[in-house]
Amino acid sequence: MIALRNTGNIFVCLYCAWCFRVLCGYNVTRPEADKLILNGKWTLKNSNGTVSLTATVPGCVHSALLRQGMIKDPYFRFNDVAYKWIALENWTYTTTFLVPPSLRAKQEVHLVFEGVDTVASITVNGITVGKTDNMFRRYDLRVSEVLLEGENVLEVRLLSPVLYAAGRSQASAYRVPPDCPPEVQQGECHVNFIRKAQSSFSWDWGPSLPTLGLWKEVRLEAYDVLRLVHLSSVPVYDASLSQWAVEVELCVDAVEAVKGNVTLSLPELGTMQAFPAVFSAGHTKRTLVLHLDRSTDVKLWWPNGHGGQPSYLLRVAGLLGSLSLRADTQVYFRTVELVQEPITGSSGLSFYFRVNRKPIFLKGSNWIPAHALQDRVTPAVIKNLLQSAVDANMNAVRVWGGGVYEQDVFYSTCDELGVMVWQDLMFACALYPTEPDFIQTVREEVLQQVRRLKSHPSVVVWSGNNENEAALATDWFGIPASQRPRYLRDYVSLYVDNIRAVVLEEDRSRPFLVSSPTNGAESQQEGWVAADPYDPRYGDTHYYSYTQDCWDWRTFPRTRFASEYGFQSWPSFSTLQEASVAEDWSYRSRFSSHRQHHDGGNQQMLQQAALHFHLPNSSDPAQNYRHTLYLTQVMQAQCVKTQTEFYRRSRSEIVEGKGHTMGALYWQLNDIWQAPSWSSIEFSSKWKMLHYFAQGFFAPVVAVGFEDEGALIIYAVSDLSTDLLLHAVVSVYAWSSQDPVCALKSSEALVRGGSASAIFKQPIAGLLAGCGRCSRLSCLVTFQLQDAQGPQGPLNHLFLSSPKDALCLQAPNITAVVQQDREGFVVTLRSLAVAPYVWLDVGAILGRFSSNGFLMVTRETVVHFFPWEPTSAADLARALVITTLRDLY
Ligand code: BMA
Repeated sequence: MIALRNTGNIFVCLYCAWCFRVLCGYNVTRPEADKLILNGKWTLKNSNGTVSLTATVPGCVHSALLRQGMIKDPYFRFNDVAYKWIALENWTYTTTFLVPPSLRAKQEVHLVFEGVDTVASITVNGITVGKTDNMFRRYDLRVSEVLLEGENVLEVRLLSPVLYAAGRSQASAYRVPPDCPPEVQQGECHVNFIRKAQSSFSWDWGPSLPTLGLWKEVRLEAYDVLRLVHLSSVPVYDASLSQWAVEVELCVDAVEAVKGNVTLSLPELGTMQAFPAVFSAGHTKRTLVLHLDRSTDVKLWWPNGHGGQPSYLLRVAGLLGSLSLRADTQVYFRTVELVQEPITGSSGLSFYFRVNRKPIFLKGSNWIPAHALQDRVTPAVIKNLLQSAVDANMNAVRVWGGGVYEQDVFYSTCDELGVMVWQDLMFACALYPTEPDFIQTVREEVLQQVRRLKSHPSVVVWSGNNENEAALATDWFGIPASQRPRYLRDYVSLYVDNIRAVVLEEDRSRPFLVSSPTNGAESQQEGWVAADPYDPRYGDTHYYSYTQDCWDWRTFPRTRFASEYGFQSWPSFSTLQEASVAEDWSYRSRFSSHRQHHDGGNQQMLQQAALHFHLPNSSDPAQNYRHTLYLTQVMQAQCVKTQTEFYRRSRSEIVEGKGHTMGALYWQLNDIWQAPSWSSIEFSSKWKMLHYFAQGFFAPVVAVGFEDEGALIIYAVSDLSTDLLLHAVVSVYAWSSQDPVCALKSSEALVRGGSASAIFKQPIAGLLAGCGRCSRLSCLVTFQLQDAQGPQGPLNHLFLSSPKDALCLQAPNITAVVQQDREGFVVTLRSLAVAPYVWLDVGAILGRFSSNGFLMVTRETVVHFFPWEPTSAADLARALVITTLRDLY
């Protein structure tokens, strides 16, 4: 709650949605006269007036045209290309509004745009009051002099983002590459010249739909004495004193200098302190530090899997001149450090996060915009995706730098769920201009975003850009050697001299990295652009290889921190169906090529799959198509599992100078539309097989099995805080039988909390010979960790040969019975044979299974279905399609 009250009984309640609403969940009571929300129905016209319609604000031109029936769904089939004209036009939003005398009479009246997408000039009653050039900024324009009592006309003239970017690039004194995206993306050029979601001009997983619009709230704010523009609270811990303090920042606009006092209190912790406060005329920033007693028992915020996420009410109360001020916010206490220090046995530096002094392995994935039209990204969509991340045992997401700084609800949900956020700043895969106006708008953008987000405990690191250090270091854009110094200078100017400076000025409570991937401290040593930003001995890495065999863990770099890696797959049929028609439903259709924005992607998926699986060969084309979609998901799930397990088991060891891996964030969590991509969740929010696999490979305790020099090795990996006394139970199964051929038990080992170590090792030849009746082709192994209490962590397995070579893999003829129970639905499966990659699909019925894509070695298995919308056992039974690997050939 935030309110400024005139003690003379007239309410002059001020409102700052930007900083308060979501950060803190305040209740605001204020008379409407001082805040006039201008959202709602506006008129929208193209430049020559041939298209005219009603448009909803917040929103964008595409959404308005769609809502008025003037275009069809831009995601349907090839419509993204058909609607390219929209972003080549200039568009004007107009609204007429009445200003009551009480508001007009205020000393100061401001027109506030929470978000303008992107380049616009704004007039009130025909007088220009401001210009915008940055989608990520809030614009606050003084309109006191131009506002009329009664009717006013507000106009926002938006320029075509595509033409603007082209114009800026043309006007640039030198080339700032890349010029255009690869042809396969069917995108627009020069997106680096406009401060707008970089993926909006197309990406290798997304369409080109450069939006234009007023994508966030528009309102008038009026005041006589002062207004509070921003409030944030950042807890800091003084280790030398063992004492917490909360830094509370107030930004105030005052008409005249005003004096008073502000009291900060944490009622639940019995802490209160009063501060004299002076705000001079104009804009003032004040930081007040509330010190907690050393004896105060502060409950800490922890990442998911490491503890709870408690918060405390922080009350801000004050008397400023004749105004009383009150604001309530939530504070979460935690510390975060990024540790980069020498490691014994390695020539590099460590790279790991320590939260509340505890080293934490970051498990998660990368977040991209959840829709090309941002007004379609509802809180429900965001919450569902983040809950899905947590349900797959993730504790972190990286908000990738080619999208948007997410909505407040994204970060508050991460706070509540214990999801750590690696927050990129919005620059990706390009070099950027450094003209003064560009730098200026970026500085303001970064300042505003850091202020908005710094109260969130979930944000654990700021990171300047995505892959731009690597782009320079490994010369993605063919820059002539003679010109390299200029681009290096520009890089340092933008990310170090400006962005880093602004971030550090605003927030020193968490680490700042200039890029990802980066060598971190080593990159800094090398002048901010390392010779090899992918060096696994330093910082984080991104790693992709589609041609090498992903089942071979030796192909992966043993990195300190894997912030990107992944493989593509296709979404399921029900998701694609929303965007296609029957003639599109084949792997080689025009539609299938159109949706694939990564050069050679469709081919690569099949090639990778063919290394270990038979490709579908049904004579029924529809069946073949569905089976191919399924197989790409099998391939992706298996590849990312192998790679992630390699990273998790590498956390405690140094091998040839490499290792101590402390992060695995695969590329990518979610999708922007219905298309092939690296995501583990489809656009429809349905989990792909990979997401189900993530539940297992990100489990707090897990057995990781792999083969090295002919031996089966099993690691026990634990993210727990406590030690465990574990043994591994290893069972050998023949593909032809649901009864294990033999079972073994390792000796007991002490597995320390937060460690990975080998618990079982045996030559495979010996193991199989000892078992009898087994060869690599006819048998597979399953394994699980156990202690005196029983199983610890999920059952895992390793195939000893490619399934395409498996002997006696039989048709399992799985049957299912669906029943309702208190929590949802129960599906009882019966199988006649060992069945790999058992996949349950209920089409468009939204929800998730408790597990899916699993290896079924038992005759009976029970799986739960948790619906996200009303459904029935009969509907589920009708929709349920079960696929296993054996069905493909
Ligand atoms: C990385 C990302 C994205 C991209 C992904 C897959 O480079 O940063 O730019 O979508 O790989 O190619």
